Amino acid sequence: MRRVFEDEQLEFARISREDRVGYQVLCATASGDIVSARALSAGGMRYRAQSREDLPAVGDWVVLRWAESPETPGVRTSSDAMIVEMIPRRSRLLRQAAGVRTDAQVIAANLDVLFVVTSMNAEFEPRRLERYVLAAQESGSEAVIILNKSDLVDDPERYLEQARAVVPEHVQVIALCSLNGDTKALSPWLTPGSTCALVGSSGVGKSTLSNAIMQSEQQLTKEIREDDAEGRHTTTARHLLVLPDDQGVLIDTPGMRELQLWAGEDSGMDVLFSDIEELTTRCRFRNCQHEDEPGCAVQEALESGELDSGRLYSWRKLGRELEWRAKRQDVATQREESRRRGRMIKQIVKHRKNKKTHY
Ligand SMILES: Nc1nc2c(ncn2[C@@H]2O[C@H](COP(=O)(O)OP(=O)(O)O)[C@@H](O)[C@H]2O)c(=O)[nH]1
Ligand SMILES: [Mg+2]
Ligand SMILES: [Zn+2]
Repeated sequence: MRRVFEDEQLEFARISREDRVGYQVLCATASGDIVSARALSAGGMRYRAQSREDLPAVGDWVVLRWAESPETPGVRTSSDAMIVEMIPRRSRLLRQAAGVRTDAQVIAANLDVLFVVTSMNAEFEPRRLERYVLAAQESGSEAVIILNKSDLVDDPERYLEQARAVVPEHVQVIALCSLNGDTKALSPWLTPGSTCALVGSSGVGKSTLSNAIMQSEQQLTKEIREDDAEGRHTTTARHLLVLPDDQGVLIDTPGMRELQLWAGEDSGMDVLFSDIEELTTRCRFRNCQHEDEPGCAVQEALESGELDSGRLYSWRKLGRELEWRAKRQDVATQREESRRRGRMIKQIVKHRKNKKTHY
């Protein structure tokens, strides 16, 4: 991170945490140290935002303006800095925000790698991985599947096989035990300048893994202090950690019960289900529903055992979910537009009325 602005009050920073009141940001001092500060988004930025997606989120690069003390111009005050600009994102992981409103929530911005963590115990459910692979594909980041708690099973290979069967071939699947701190398998992704994020259900070991990666004396004590403040082993908010030894940064997230997909332009279905999508091109009828039409290549593959029925079920279910979501998003966008138009018309009417009273 480097200061590139002539105006001393402006500075680049990266969002490391978001809370109800504002943001925690990281910025570089003149000597190259990374320091943490509080920041608020400027009113103008919030006004221009058409949805939550347009506001800064963890992982975003932003431009800060520091307040100056009136008595000593040129000296920063200790009060909050203002976020005046957001640098366009190179990628972002979205989900449908919790609650009834149709709104995208940015889980992580400027992401290179999405570590999808699951554990090798009774809760292991490979089909759950599919939605994360879709989300990663849509976000523009690389998905890596981590099967944690390998110490709990005798045959990790059996789990690896099951996971590999549901994800596309280019997606790597790794088994590890974060309790014993051996995270060497992740080093290909933890490279200088990289941004990785940990996602997955609560309790699979994401925070244990992030602590293991952070293992350096100085950082470890900091982590323990944070743990004490917030309760051990519970991640309450997404936060970005600067990794030691130039391994880039890591975003830890609280557990999600289920990832609610957001329908983006590139859904990722063609990548995750390339085999089925390829089969559909061979059906006799162009508008084949793949139910019981003659010459359906999908049904034939199912009968011959080439295609797994669970996989076909997932393809249908996720496809329908994305279609439904896209429709909801369209409706929400239209509503927002008509609301804006309504506000504009009201303003014009008010303006005209004012004029009448003046003349
Ligand atoms: N046996 C075993 N337990 C683990 C491992 N990794 C994490 N745990 C335990 O799983 C529980 C949940 O871990 P935590 O990191 O808080 O999960 P998170 O909710 O995904 O952040 C804790 O009790 C950890 O000690 C592992 O590799 N093996
Ligand atoms: Mg956690
Ligand atoms: Zn068909």
